[in-house]
Order: sequence, then structure tokens, then C-alpha cells
Amino acid sequence: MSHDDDVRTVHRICPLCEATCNLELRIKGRTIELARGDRDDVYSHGYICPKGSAIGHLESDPDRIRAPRIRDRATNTWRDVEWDEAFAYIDAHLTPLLERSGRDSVAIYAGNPCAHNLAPQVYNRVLIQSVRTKNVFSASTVDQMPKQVSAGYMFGAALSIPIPDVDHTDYLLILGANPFASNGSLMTAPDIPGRLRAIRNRGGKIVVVDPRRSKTATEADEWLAIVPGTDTLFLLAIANVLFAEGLADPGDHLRDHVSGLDTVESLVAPYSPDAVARACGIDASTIYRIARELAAAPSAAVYGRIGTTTTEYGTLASWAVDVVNVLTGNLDRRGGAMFNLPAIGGGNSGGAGGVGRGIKVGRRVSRVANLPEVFGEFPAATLPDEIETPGEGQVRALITIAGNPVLSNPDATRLDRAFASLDFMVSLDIYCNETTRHADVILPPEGLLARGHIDLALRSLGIRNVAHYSPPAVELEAHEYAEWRTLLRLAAIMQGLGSSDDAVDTVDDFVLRGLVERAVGRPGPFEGRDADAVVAELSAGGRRGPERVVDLMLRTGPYADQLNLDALIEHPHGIDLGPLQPRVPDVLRTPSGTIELAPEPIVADVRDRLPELLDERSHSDAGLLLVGRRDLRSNNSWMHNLRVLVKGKPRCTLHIHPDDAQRLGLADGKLARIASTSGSLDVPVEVTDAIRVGVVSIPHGWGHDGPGVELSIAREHAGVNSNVLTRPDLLDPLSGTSALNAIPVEVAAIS
Ligand SMILES: Nc1nc2c(c(=O)[nH]1)N[C@H]1C(S)=C(S)[C@@H](COP(=O)(O)OP(=O)(O)OC[C@H]3O[C@@H](n4cnc5c(=O)[nH]c(N)nc54)[C@H](O)[C@@H]3O)O[C@H]1N2
Ligand SMILES: Nc1nc2c(c(=O)[nH]1)N[C@H]1C(S)=C(S)[C@@H](COP(=O)(O)OP(=O)(O)OC[C@H]3O[C@@H](n4cnc5c(=O)[nH]c(N)nc54)[C@H](O)[C@@H]3O)O[C@H]1N2
Ligand code: SF4
Ligand SMILES: [Mo]
Repeated sequence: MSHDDDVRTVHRICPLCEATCNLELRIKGRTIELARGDRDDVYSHGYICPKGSAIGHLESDPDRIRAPRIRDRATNTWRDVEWDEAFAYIDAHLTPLLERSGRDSVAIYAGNPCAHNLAPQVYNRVLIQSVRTKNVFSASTVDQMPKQVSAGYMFGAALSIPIPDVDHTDYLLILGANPFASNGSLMTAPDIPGRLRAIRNRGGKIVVVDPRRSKTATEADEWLAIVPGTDTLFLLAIANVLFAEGLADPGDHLRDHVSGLDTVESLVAPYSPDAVARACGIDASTIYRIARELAAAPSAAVYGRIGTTTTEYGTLASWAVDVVNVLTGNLDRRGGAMFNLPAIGGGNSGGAGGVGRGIKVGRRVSRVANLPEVFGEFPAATLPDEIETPGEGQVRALITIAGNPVLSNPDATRLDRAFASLDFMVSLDIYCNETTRHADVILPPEGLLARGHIDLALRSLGIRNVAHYSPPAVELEAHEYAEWRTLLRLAAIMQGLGSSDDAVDTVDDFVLRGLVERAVGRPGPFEGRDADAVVAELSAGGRRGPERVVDLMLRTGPYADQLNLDALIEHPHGIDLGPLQPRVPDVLRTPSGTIELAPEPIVADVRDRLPELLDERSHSDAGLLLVGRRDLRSNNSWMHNLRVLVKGKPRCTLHIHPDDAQRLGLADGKLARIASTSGSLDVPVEVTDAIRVGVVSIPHGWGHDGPGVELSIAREHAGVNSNVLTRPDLLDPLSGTSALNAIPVEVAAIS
């Protein structure tokens, strides 16, 4: 580590998306002068995208918050403060509130970068437990929660998500994902464009199901322009064909490990291709053909993402994806959909495998809307209800951790108003943006180079088994405070331990102690060892914080014989642990010890709710349906302040098919007014035949021209907040996840 102005090369994993590319950074002191792909990396082999290249601009952005700041409510002005003052201020406001109004009066919202940064990955849980609030919310319920619920029911753990084995598959059916823009999600795969092209180069086939002709669709063999929200019907029709034609066969490797086949057969019986064709907008003959192709391919994988999860039937669609993977014999098989085995271990490794407790949801319900808890959270869509509805347990304070719900959650206008009404708000963030402008205190993290990085959840979603750690490259500067200490200092305040920095180490030691006691008390490499000795060993050389916890995970994980944190430090280009391997039955943690194809809540939802969808989409004219989209140079709501990424033509436009444009009198470049039952927006029109008739698209994460937003470049390219249009009432009931796609809207020209 050096502090001087030497020019050095360091390597670190890019924290900006799920691909986890390794970056080669030329740094001078603390300044990133150049970012390139690391050609020696075992996983990304030099791949980089425009966002990764721009990471130096992100780090040096003059609009970034560098010091803690407190807002004076009377004048609505900010002043920078010392860290001690910031925490004392929080203690002075939150502690009395907790005493007066109870634990549930404080809510927590954790945003997407929590999955990409070490501190929140390890310590968010500690903060949540310290607040002891029921009111926990996160970006998961505007994202992947349906997949976690379906995987939890079918395989027994929330992260037992089958990953398409893209490097070996012969046939990939992609629904509602655009990896050429997103670089892949629930499928950690650096250089996914290259890996997808390789499928076709080796004679394989890619079919993309998407209402838009996305970049991924143009790179595929076939594009199926589905009606938004109907993927479950399409997939069940494929299953229907597989049963009807005697092609449904889980394969020799799975036959003894699957239950519920008969139930699925009867469930899908009404959903023949002919029955769903009109609703899906896809010819019956095409559905028959795709089913037969999937069954006949030497190996095949079905993969669904945002366009399937963030719909009213998100859990059913996620389940149907894996039902088809099982029925075509492709689950847990090379080239099919497989399970990762991450080095840090997880809910489906360790202990005795093959059977478990499965998952439980709905252990409590939300106070106002009676929505069930899912994996410890309530649906993000109901946060405004909890803030605005008086009564015992009303949310009066909020802590946001790396989240921008005002741009990312549904019914944004109401949420924005609700935040303004809070008694107190703390935000951990790098910007003063649409959400954090409402905070009383903003606490910024240390610079990227000053933190260590390792991916935890993302590694269980990899298309290979890889272990990788990036140590800090520079020391903390005097004004900086590590984000892990911020999280634990807040936890200490919530526990009534006061606001001093001393409490951080106490809490950290307590957390580690608990984890060590668990490790020595159960089967594994540390079983039966003396807890004190283990703690001392892990703390050697003064190691503490998240790195010490990660070291424990590695030393008790599935590769404990070869891996610990020091070994990873010695391998700055990562350690490749090989391609995915078959893991059934060991991976299962279901109560039955089988892959449960027909979990009761899913069966009930298919029976009770799905017929409505079929009926509605088959018989009525749905009008226009709104979907989202992503752009390669954008990252949800928070990379729009970098000129290198936002220059060029505006990206926040309304895509509409020429036929619809003509019917409505809309012209390219002119403004249109788009309205849903939640709100309305004026947005520039981009007429394009790369979208299905009857569908319009606006990307999310824009709308940076609000009061108090300190994003000078983003403001010049403000765009509109598409979540003004998304609706709190459109929700997948099994996962609490918002429908952010297939929103009924009306569009009119502005004269
Ligand atoms: N309509 C519509 N809405 C959507 C989606 C959609 O497809 N359509 N997609 C949804 C999805 S998939 C997601 S994941 C959510 C995202 O929803 P959110 O997580 O709520 O929003 P982000 O835009 O990711 O905001 C991330 C925040 O973290 C801050 N940040 C960045 N790096 C750091 C850091 O190192 N430390 C700290 N403390 N803060 C940091 C940024 O400044 C920003 O404020 O949006 C969802 N919303
Ligand atoms: N460049 C960039 N990369 C990102 C992000 C980003 O904002 N920008 N965000 C990151 C995050 S948080 C996530 S979760 C991932 C998401 O990764 P992806 O899931 O790949 O996300 P999108 O690129 O939005 O692709 C979703 C596609 O679904 C289509 N779609 C919409 N509705 C439906 C439907 O009902 N059915 C079907 N079949 N398709 C539909 C849309 O037209 C769109 O093409 O991307 C991550 N990577
Ligand atoms: S693809 Fe994702 S991980 Fe790779 S450089 Fe781009 S943003 Fe970073
Ligand atoms: Mo996401």
C-alpha cells in the first residue's frame, strides 16, 4: 500500500454490475487514471464494458459527497460535519424516537449496490437485527424476489437458483432479459456477449422472447415478440406439449429426485399452445416447435429475468422456467441449468445435504396492506402505506443504504411525498439525489480503492465456480470512514450503546464470536474446535471487519482445504474452481428431499389466478402496455452524472411501434403524454419497429431534474421517472414483487 503519487497498477473486481469483471487500474495516488480489462483474470479474460471503463470518472465526480452532511430542516440547507457529530446527531434523534414510537417506527431500505459491496453484504443484517424492526424493505421486491421464492419452494433455499450453463449449452431460450445491455443477471458471467456468440459459433441456437427486439434478440437466431406479462402462459404451453407428446422426461439423473410431475401435468392441461397463442401473441405452431426443439436439443437451458420476474405473475413465470428445464431433462446437467457451489458456502452447502427445512414465507404480515413477509422483508410497494398511515407501528424514520427508491420503486410521486413527511431519515450514499435529498443526514462511503471487495451472493449465481478478492489499494484518508464501520456504528446506536466509534469493534467482535460459535458447533472443518482459538486465528495480524468474516466463510466453505482469504490475496486474477458440476440430490434442502415441482402455494396460484390472465389477454384488447428497458451505458438510477456515459442521443425516450404512432398522431422527437392510474409524464417519442404493436417502453432510473438534486450533469439529461407510472396495486402476491412491466397506459400526442 502506498500513499504517494507513484503511478501503480492494481486489480479489482468491478462492483457496477453482476458480471464481476476484473479491472486493471492505473492509479496515481488515489486517482484512477485508466481502467482496462484484466487480461490475466481467470474469469473475465480482459473483458470490460463502457461503465467499467468509466469507473475513474465515477470516483472523481465532483458532485460526489465526500463528507457526512446534516440538513437543516428550517432552511433546507446542508452543512458538512465531522463523523462524530453526524453519529451523535443520529443518536440524538433516533434513540428517543425508538423509545417513543417503538422499534417498528424505524424502517430500512437496502438498495441494489448492497449486493455489490462488501460492507453491506456482511453487515446490513447486523444493522437490521439491531433495529429490531419488522419494516425491512429492499430492491429485491422490485427485482429478483420471485426467482428466490420459486427456487426456495422447488429446491429448498432462496439462492438455489439454477444458472444456464451458457458455456456448454446447445440451445438457450431467453425470456425477458437483454444481457447484451445488462451484462447478465442471476447469471454471473463476464463477457456474456462473447459467451452467447460462442453458442451460435459452435452450431447452437438462441431464441429470445421479448416484446422488444433488443440487442440480444438481434444477436439471436429467433425473436418471439411476446405480449408483456404472459410468459407463464407461454412456458406452460411448452410444458403442455412436452407432456402431450411424451417428451416430458427429467432424465435418468433426476428421475428419482423429482416429485409432483403428475400434478404439473394436470395443471398445464388447459394451457395448450392453441389456448394461449392469442394471449401471448405467439403462433401456436411456433410454441409447438420451440417445445420440440427444446426436447430434441442435445442440451438446452431456459433462462428468464427482469421481464419475467417483475410482473404480476413473477413467481409463476420463474417456476415455469425451471419446470421446463426439468421436463426437458436439462436441470442439473452439463449445458442445461445448473447449480453453483460458491467458495463461501451458503444455504445449499454444508451440513447434511439432500433434505432440509425448505423455506417459509408469510411469518408475519405488513401492518397496513396485510402483505406477507418474504425472506424477512415486506414488499417495497407498501413502504408509502407504512409511512403515511397513522397508528401504532407507523414508520416515522428511515435508513436507506445504497438505494434510490424515489426513482426505482413504484408509484414514485407518492413515495417522494411520503419521504418528505418522515420525522427523520439517514442515507448511506455517494450522492445527494432524488431519494437522499430527503435525508437529515447523508453518510458517504470511503473511496472505492480504500475498500476490499469480494462478491458473496453473486458468486452463487456464477456460470463457473470462481473465487476472487480485491484488497484495498490505498489507505483511508483522514476524512474518510469505512462503510462497514458506519453500518456497525449505526447498529451500536440502535442497540443503545451510544454513538462512539469504540462501540464498532465491540459489535464486530460480538458478531464474529456468534458466527464462530455456530461454526464450531456443527459439521464442517471447525467442528469441535475451541471458539477462542478460532477467533484468535482469524484475528491474526489485526484483521477484523468484513474481511475477517469472509475468511471464516472461506475456511468453513466447500473448498476449505484449498482456500482462505490469504490465498485469495495471493491471486489478484482470481482462482478458477472449474465449470458447474451436477449437484442433485446433495444441493436440495426441501422437506421431501426431492425437487418439488408442484409446491402448494404455486399450484394454488396457477389454479386461482392464472385463468384470469388467460381470459383477460385472450378476449379483451389490453390497450397499450408499458415495459422498461436497459441501456449498456446506464446503471439503474445512478450513473447518469458521468458525461462519458450520458453524452450522445437522449436515452430516456418512449419507444413506440410505427403503427401505434401513426394511429395516435405521434411523431419521432415530439413529446407524448403517457398516463397510467398512478400518474402521467411527458416524454419524447422514438418511433421504432423494434417493439411489438401495442407495447411502449421507457427505461427506469431517470428524472433527475427535481428540487434539491445535486447531480449537475444528470440534470442536463434529466429524462423522466418511469416509476411515476408503475402501480402499487400491481404485485406478484407470492413474492411481494412489483409489476414494473405490462403496465396499462394511455398515450396521446401533445399538441
Ligand atoms: N420501472 C422499473 N423500475 C425498476 C426496474 C425496472 O426494470 N423498471 N428495475 C429494478 C431493479 S432490477 C433494481 S435492482 C432497482 C434498483 O433500485 P435501487 O437500489 O433503489 O436504486 P439504484 O438506482 O440502484 O440506486 C443505488 C443507490 O446507491 C448509491 N450508491 C452507489 N454506490 C454506492 C456505494 O458504494 N455505497 C453507498 N452507500 N451507496 C452507493 C447510488 O448513489 C444510488 O443512490 O430498481 C428497480 N426499479
Ligand atoms: N447497463 C446496465 N446493466 C445493468 C443494469 C442497468 O441498469 N444498466 N441493471 C442491473 C440490474 S439491477 C439488473 S436486475 C439486471 C437486469 O438484467 P436484464 O433482465 O437483462 O434486464 P433488461 O436489460 O432490462 O432486460 C429485460 C428485458 O425484458 C423485456 N420485457 C419486458 N417485459 C417483458 C415481458 O413481460 N416478457 C418478456 N419476455 N420480456 C419482457 C424488456 O423489453 C427487456 O428487453 O441488469 C443489471 N445490469
Ligand atoms: S460488464 Fe459489469 S462488471 Fe464488467 S466492466 Fe461492465 S459494469 Fe463492470
Ligand atoms: Mo436489479
